[in-house]
Amino acid sequence: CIPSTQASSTIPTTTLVTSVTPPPASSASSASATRATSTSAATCSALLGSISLKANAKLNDLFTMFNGDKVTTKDKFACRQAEMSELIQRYELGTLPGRPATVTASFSGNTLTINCGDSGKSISFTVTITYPSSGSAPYPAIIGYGGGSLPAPAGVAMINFNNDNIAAQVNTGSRGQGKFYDLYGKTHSAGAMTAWAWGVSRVIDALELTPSARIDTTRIGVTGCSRNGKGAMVAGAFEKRIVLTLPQESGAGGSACWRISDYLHSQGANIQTASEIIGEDPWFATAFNSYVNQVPTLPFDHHSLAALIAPRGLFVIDNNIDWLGPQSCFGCMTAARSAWQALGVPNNIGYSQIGSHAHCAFPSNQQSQLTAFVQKFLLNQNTNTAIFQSDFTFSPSQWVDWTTPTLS
Ligand code: MCU
Repeated sequence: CIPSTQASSTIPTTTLVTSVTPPPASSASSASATRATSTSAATCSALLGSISLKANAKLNDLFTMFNGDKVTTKDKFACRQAEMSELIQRYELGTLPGRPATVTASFSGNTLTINCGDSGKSISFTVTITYPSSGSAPYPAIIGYGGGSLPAPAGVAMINFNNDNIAAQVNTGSRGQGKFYDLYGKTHSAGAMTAWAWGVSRVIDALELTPSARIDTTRIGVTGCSRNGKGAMVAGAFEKRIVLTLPQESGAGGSACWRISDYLHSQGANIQTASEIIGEDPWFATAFNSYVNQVPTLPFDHHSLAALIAPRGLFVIDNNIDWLGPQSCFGCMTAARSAWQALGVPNNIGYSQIGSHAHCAFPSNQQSQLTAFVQKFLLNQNTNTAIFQSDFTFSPSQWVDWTTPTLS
């Protein structure tokens, strides 16, 4: 359901998101030393106040703070991640609230009920859990927006998260609808993707509170396809308890970079851009509207969003449909990979772009790659995740004017 022309554009519906807790760089390092670099909690200087933006046609430097300070250590990179998260929330995705005053949960018949309360208001929502026929409890789990579009891996529980219930995504008129807004108010700045990420965090809170659900909360993944793939990437970026992020065919607003997509559009590609996407659904904050026609002034791009996930696991699953901007996605994730390289774990990010199949129909020739990531990050096995492939090329000299340090 991807439009073949820019004009019509409705694709089925689905959903996801985090929080700006200051930077314990990685909480994902629970399992084996091969999969995550542990970064001790860093003390960062105060977050940004009022700033002025200046245009930059290149992808923003992941290793220079907004004030010009160079990032040379893992601790400082954690501060840079916190800063990038703040910038992304401010100019694109809206503010992510933390844990509400009360979170309680109950579990019955494979349904987990999550109750949240704050400032005199309360909401309740449910997720359903499908347990694997192999493995042993407590199980690792993948939270799937709208159930996700990946085959359930052996030994892994699947958690069906109805993201649309948290924040609707029917059209731009859906803004402010959904449980998140019932709790925080219809005019809250969070776009739908931020609201979804908040919901994912509450699902994990609830699982932590509910041992009878038999889920190991140190081994949680997240996935979604298309619009829900965008959401899955945002959830992985914001929620550090997620150890494996699996965005599928996320395109614009997900694995694509706004700058590269605008360039390809200027070259005649039928590709979704920032200025087009805000007319579809309330996935972003309204603040983003002011920047979609001046993308170079954004102090980040989606390589920065992806870099919030480092050093945790990220496997980006893409197709080659023009509208999704496959060349932009490959270039953007290649630039993002610098974060994992700098942290000494280059294979904790994987990228696989394989086409010739329907949108969101996971092809069998990506299965072994997905399995390698699932086994490494959710089943604590030593697998080879050196996967980075596309039929497209990326020209670093066109997009990157910074170097990747080795962080100490
Ligand atoms: C790839 O995600 C979206 C895309 O951004 C939209 O332009 C289109 O309408 O729907 C896609 C989708 O969610 O497909 C299921």
